[in-house]
Amino acid sequence: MKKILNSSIGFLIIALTFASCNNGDSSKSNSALSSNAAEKVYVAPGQHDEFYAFISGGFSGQLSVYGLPSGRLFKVIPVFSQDAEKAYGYNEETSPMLNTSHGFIPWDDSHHPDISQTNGELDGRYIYINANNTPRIAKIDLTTFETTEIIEIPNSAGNHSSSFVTENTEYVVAGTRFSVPIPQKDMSIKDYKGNFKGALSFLKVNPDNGEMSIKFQILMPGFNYDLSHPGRGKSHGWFFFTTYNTEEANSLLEVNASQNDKDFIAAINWKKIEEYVNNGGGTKMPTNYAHNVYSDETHSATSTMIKEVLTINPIDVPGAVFLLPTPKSPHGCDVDPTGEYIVGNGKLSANLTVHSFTKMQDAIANKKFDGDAYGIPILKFEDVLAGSVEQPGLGPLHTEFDGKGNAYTTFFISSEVVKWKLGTWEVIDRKPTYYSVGHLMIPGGNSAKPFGKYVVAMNKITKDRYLPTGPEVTQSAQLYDISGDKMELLLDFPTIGEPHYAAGCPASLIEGNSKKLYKLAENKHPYAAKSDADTKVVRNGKEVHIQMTMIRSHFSPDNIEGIKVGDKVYFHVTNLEQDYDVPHGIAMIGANTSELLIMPGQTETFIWEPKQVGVWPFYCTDFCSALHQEMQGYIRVSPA
Ligand code: CUK
Ligand code: CUA
Repeated sequence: MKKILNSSIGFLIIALTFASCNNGDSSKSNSALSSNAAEKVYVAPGQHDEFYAFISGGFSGQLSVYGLPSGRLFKVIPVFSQDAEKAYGYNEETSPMLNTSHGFIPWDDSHHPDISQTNGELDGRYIYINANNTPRIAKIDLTTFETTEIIEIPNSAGNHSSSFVTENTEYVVAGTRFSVPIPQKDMSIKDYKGNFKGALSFLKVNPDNGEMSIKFQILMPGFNYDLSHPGRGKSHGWFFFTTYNTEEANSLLEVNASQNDKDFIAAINWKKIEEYVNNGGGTKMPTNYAHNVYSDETHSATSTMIKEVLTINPIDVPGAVFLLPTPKSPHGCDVDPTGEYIVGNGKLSANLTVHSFTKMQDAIANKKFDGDAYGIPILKFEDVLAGSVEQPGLGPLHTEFDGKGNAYTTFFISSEVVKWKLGTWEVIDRKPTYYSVGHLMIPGGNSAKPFGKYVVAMNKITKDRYLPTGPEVTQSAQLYDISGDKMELLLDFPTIGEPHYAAGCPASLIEGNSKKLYKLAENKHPYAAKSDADTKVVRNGKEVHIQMTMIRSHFSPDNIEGIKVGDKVYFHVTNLEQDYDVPHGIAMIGANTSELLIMPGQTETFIWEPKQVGVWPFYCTDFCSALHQEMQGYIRVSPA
């Protein structure tokens, strides 16, 4: 029998078509623009921006660093994808960072950066960010702006409801998107329902160095888990996850997956589960995942395979997991700065549902349940509802907060940001985005202390907003001033890859701690040459190790003989400089890796396998002094 499209999906499709007809109408684009917008985003030459914005790169796999309000790009931090510019994932030192149980995976899809917190406030120490495709979480050290750890998440698939931190960075949380057989096995896809499970992983953070280790994984029913946010303040100790496809359909053609009038927000009392685990609870499951750690001391990464993970069956911990009915495929799951309100952004819903943490606790205390799903109690919608924002827009995705009692929600289909009031649920203002906004970010907007001066909207489509660049045009961000009652559009700026979430913070939190230099004396790289006297060429069978130095403006040694076709030549190159901002590069003709870009005090390694006899030049790739073009050398390659 033919299934009938349910009405809200029909509405959605019509609305989508309608929205895309409107896209490209630039005549209305200036209506939102503030009259003194230029003044408000102008950061004079030589002046610094007020905020850092760390914008995820989506399918670029990286994380970009921008200044606000200028929208200037400062750096692309390589995280999950190789980066030829910095040799990340090419040189011997950083390649182990991209090791996984599936082997070396030099690409991913990065979505949600989150800055570490202390007492619910941003502390500016680390950023955690997820890779969706081959489930991983990375840590970026905000003193060096480098990726210093990547941990793979076993039993996860899609790793999308990640990587958000609890109020004291006790945990980084990584939730699966897809449910899968756990452990993986060969089985009929049609037997999904009741057999697949969704792993929600809690990664304990070492407070001294920010390092992660998987403490436990909760094996939840076979829903899709979309996004998550921690409780804070009164709800500290809880974590909230949106779900969709609670029908457990194995094919998500719309008609299958959106039959249920409501999906759930899963509320998890992680403190309770932590206690259970600390008392010996849980089941150890054999598995295989990589934990890669980069050390500043040796300037290199090591990859370790871990063979076991602790799994939790939620029904073994009574009182720890509950389901809050939430209309129509909620996407974002956002908790306000006080920890009282949990906003479920139902993509196909005509309104925005806000749950109350206080009401949820009352309902739990009074055991007012409305059945269960696989033994997990379902609360009654009316019992947990704080209120709803009516007719706010079409296709709500994500919400952030300004710390002044207001919330800002993005609407993908109607392409706008809507400001509304917590508690009264009234819409205060709305401004169009160009076009089809996904996430938005207020610096600190998902913490207990937002800095509610700007909101950045990250858009999926730009169409005519920029000069055309062939079939692919840039994605972009838009900056709005939210210091007054009404939002004011100030600026468009292009982004690297597809921005999903972003994290922002006042520059003052980070800039004073930004490292200027690696001390040469502290370099513990096994092949470091700390002066010209340490340089050497050592042959070991067909392997040749060259320990080389670089300083303005020469390499030492710069003439190398005795290399043969078929050798495997390791260049270990140390930058002897001890001044801020003087990297050198090195590139070798025909090298199958990339150049190296070496910071003062560091050593890096690449491999060259010469295939032809001759005398081959190498040179410095980074313009370092007036004699940069003199920074060169030769290698003589003789027959095997
Ligand atoms: S998702 Cu991209 S717009 Cu990955 Cu947070 Cu909602
Ligand atoms: Cu060193 Cu150019």
